[in-house]
Amino acid sequence: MKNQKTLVIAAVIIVVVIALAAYTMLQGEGEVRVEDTKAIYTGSVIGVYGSIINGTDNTVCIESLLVAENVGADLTATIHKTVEENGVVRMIPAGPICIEAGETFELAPGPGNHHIMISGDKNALRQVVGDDVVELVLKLDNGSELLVKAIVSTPGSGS
Ligand SMILES: [Cu+2]
Repeated sequence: MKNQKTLVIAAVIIVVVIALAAYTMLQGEGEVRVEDTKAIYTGSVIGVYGSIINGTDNTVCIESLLVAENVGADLTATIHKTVEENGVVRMIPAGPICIEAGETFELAPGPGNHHIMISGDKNALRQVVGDDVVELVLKLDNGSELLVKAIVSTPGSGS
């Protein structure tokens, strides 16, 4: 019995040491993170904004975007650019977004800026809005995945 207990303790120590080593290695390499996120529900789509910070030593590109929540229907997340032509503001599909080492890419409203737009089934969108938080997974070309959370507000609702 005593031997078994010793084995269990040894196994736990090994797991902790490996986890710490992996954590330290990941920290040392730097990472891509997203800060100051916000999402705005217009009634038909959700726009997602924030700062994507590339803390790694390499250029990273966003390969694909997924809505991480299970809302029973497919929602599409795409990168848009807001442009103004002859006084008319509209959005065009853009991307992929690539960010150089150490640089920050701003997702912001207004002409000249990019944002992430979530569209699709209206009921599924309403479900996301009802949760107050939208969750996205950004797949990067360095093989890592980034979970992005943004609190959803609805203009005119006072929230
Ligand atoms: Cu858009």
